Amino acid sequence: MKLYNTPMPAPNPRRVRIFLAEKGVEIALVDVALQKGEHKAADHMARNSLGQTPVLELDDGTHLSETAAICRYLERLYPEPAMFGRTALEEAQVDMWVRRIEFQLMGPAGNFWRHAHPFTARVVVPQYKEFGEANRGASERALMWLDAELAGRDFVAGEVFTMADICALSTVDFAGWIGLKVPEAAGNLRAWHARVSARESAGA
Ligand SMILES: N[C@@H](CCC(=O)N[C@@H](CS)C(=O)NCC(=O)O)C(=O)O
Repeated sequence: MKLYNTPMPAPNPRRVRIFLAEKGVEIALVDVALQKGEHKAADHMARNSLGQTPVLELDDGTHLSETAAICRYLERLYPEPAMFGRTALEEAQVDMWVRRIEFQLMGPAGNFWRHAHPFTARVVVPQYKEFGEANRGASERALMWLDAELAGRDFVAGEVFTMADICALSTVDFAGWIGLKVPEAAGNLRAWHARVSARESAGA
């Protein structure tokens, strides 16, 4: 098995790396350089027709894309420690939070990145700057919403660290890197961020 990966600050491959680090599993990483356009080259497009990373390649040559799906697959291979919950309710709660993080947090960050950030101006043509900038407010509202949700619990989906925290950590870090910082007033979110960033896996 190998993972077609892109290093920091790319948020999606980092999720798989953190996930593997939490499991204590090492797999071969093959870097795909987005800034060189390697993700849109024919060999990578054959692995993922959307030309994105991460992609997990199985030993029989099967390719899996979509971070949540890759991690679901890895969870079945390496069940401990559980990252997607243990009971039916916990599993549903983790799925609920993964989707909420992807849509509510990653949505505005992705729109801002594609339409307002100078790094993507060369590849996103045309950029709708006004629309992109409008996502600053949406991002801040989403971060404050998550802050309120985190009052009274240590982790995004409950009392244990899960895939939902991995998604939220990579998203909050990526958003900060592109200029969408966690508001000063978001005390619960800041405390959660310090808590999850202190885990060894956060460096993956
Ligand atoms: N929904 C996909 C998103 C993957 C994605 O957007 N990956 C980024 C790197 S973090 C990428 O390849 N971007 C280049 C592109 O979309 O063309 C997932 O969950 O894996």
